[in-house]
Amino acid sequence: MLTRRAVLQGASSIAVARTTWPASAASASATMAAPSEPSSDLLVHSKLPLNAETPIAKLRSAFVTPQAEFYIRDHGTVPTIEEAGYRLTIGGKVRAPIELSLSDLKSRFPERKVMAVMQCAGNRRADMVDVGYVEGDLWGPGAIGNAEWTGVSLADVLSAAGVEDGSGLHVAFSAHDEVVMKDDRFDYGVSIPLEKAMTPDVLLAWAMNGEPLMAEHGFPLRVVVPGYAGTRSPKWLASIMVQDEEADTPIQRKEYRLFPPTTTKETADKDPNVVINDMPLNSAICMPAAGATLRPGTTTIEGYAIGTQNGVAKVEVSYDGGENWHEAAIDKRADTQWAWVFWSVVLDLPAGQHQLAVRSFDEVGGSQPEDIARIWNWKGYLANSWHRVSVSVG
Ligand SMILES: Nc1nc2c(c(=O)[nH]1)N[C@H]1C(S)=C(S)[C@@H](COP(=O)(O)O)O[C@H]1N2
Ligand SMILES: [Mo]
Repeated sequence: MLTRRAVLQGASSIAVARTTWPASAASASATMAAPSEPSSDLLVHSKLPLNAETPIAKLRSAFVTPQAEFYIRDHGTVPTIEEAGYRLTIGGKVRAPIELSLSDLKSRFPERKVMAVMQCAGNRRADMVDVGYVEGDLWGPGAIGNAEWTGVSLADVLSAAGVEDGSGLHVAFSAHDEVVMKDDRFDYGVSIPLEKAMTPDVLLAWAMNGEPLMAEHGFPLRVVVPGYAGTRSPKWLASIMVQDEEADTPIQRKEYRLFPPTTTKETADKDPNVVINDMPLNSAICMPAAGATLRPGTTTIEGYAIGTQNGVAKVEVSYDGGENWHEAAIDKRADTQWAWVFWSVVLDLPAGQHQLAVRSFDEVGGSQPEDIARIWNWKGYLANSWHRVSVSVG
């Protein structure tokens, strides 16, 4: 049986048995590609809410991640929504509030397809436990996927509603799932700056890789905000409000905020923090797996890298913990900076223990931090230091 250790990519932890999917789900997906069921290969961190990541070897096997293999991050239960009765409302600081069915959306606005990564702000959080306690599920590098999203530009819909110009405004999204946190119950809700919302690649999407969204990924309609943390892309979208302030929900105001390394759970209520929107430059080794024993000779090391608006210019791999670096080949990239790149390098590894590491560079010379301790934060967000994997050869 797979253990959580497999997910943790070498982070020190006790091996805990993986929770398996119910037998029905497992057998239904055994034949593959039934888009209505998540794959039984997903590594489940929690069943309710459902949090499950893609095994990284699998992640690296398809440039466009199949929907059934795509990681799932929920905060409550998955709502069941009938497409026929579905209505989206748009209001707040707009001249003409509107209500739209799914067929209104499809017929009144031009369709747009965007390839983009969806990535949880907690992707690679497990690497941070080596520095200190972090709150939340210990995601390995599989809380990410790359998909081709189909929908309409949010900007077109906001324009049709007569959005008022104004910098400093926010676009708040409310969703149909209820989140239960301690004694609090509330609808999932977040917001993004209006400036970002008016960029054409921000979508209201009904399809992923040409298939209708699965229930788990937001059927019938979700937001896709390329480049931003996954939390800003609500699934099961209910309403959109243009307003002066960020969304007034705990998800927006308390979660997904970046604290300095000096903040602890006890001081978090009064410490300064910033909202997490843009995701940083990052990369991960998908193969070989942490702890693998390899035969002497040449080994192919491969993985993904994801850039900011400054792209991914170069990826380097080390097998001596970061002393010497070897440039990797970019095997595949898309014509958009929102998608990831796939890289690989063939190295001749001598017998012994080695620490593999990867780092990427963007087009303006930016790179990833070397040391995870420098970026550690108690919520375990934005873990983008060099990804390190120990292997032995011989
Ligand atoms: N309504 C709703 N939208 C949501 C969430 C949620 O719990 N409820 N989780 C968010 C988070 S934190 C992430 S990382 C992405 C994950 O999307 P996926 O499950 O389709 O991969 O959805 C986001 N949208
Ligand atoms: Mo997330």
